[in-house]
Amino acid sequence: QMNEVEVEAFSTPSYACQRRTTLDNHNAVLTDALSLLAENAELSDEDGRGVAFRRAAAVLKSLPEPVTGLTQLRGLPCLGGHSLRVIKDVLENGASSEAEATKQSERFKALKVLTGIFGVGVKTAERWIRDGIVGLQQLQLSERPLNRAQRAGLRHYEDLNRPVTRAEAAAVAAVVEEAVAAVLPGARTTLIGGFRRGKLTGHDVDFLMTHPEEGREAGLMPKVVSWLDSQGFLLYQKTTRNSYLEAKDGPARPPSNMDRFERCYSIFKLPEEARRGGEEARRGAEEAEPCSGAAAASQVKGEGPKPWRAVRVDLVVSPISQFAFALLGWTGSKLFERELRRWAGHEKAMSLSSHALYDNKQSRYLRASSEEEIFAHLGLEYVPPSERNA
Ligand code: DGT
Ligand code: MG
Repeated sequence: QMNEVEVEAFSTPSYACQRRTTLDNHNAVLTDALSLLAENAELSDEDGRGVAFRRAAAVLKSLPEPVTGLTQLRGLPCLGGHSLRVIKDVLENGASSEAEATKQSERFKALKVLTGIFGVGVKTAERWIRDGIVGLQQLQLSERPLNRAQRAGLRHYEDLNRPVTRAEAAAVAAVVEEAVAAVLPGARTTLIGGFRRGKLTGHDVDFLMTHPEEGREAGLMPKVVSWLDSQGFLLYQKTTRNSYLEAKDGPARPPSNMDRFERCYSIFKLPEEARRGGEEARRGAEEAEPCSGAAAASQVKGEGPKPWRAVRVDLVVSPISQFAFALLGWTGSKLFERELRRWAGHEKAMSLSSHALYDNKQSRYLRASSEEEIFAHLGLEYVPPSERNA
């Protein structure tokens, strides 16, 4: 058949960290369906299926053109039977019946609403659903005991479920930089997470702080937090030691300076003036952004627009010796990070974490002071943040 000869099959390496994935997704309809099914699997305690759908979506995100026929996908990695059925359905019918049915299902809708509350995980949401609580009003009426995080999450539900813009991220950055400069001159603040990858919006704003002299970063987090609090910028904060995945990852965790590596989950109260400031700061380099519907959305009982919005902000402190690992580990995307660790373990017999890289064959840690060096240790071509959007 002529068509099959003309349309060339795509090809791509199998680990997302071997690929360049920009935000320019030519297969959004397909990847939206697969991502929704991934999310549903994750909300149903089926992480294995979730990862399979995420990997399939990531392969399609990296393709240079829209997929028009299944034959083009022959030989592509990470496309299992289930993902291929979803893709076939979308190509033939314009939508995935499974994704559509999931979207409409009462269970999925309830899990989305409840886990959309900051501080509420899948386990808690499931318990509530079993007791017949499927929405915010029911939750409030039920008088369930909520912890401090959940109470803050419920109070600021609307703001926290409205995407954070780049202008707002810039405004938060200005505040965090002022705090850091006030409490530890010489310390550095770096924007990480999705905004570092060039995303236009995010669910939160993530920052990494360090000091060029090893050890000087000790005690930085509590000082920054109390400065922010004293200036009225914090609606909620909880500071913890970082323990994400490290336990599972084996030895990629130098115990000596672990106690200096801290994380703060917070909710910022971002004043309207600061948000405008952030917009002006960005306008120097960029086109003006369309006005957000924020003012209209935040009417408080006839009192007019609320002069601030709540924004989720994550702060991380790393000693300079671990900075490159922390930077790489916190820039994301989540799938890109997962794939980096899988590559390190399966292909290189190394353990990678956001603290260190351990070579199991040489039984030693490999030092790095830049992300480029870590990619080189891993035998990977360097992928800049804007191309880690797997
Ligand atoms: P979003 O949803 O727009 O905020 O998108 P991201 O990519 O900023 O996602 P986010 O904020 O959940 O996390 C930022 C990156 O940091 C993510 O890609 C993976 C990483 N990450 C998230 N949580 C942890 C953690 O607890 N420990 C470590 N080491 N990394 C984390
Ligand atoms: Mg983020």
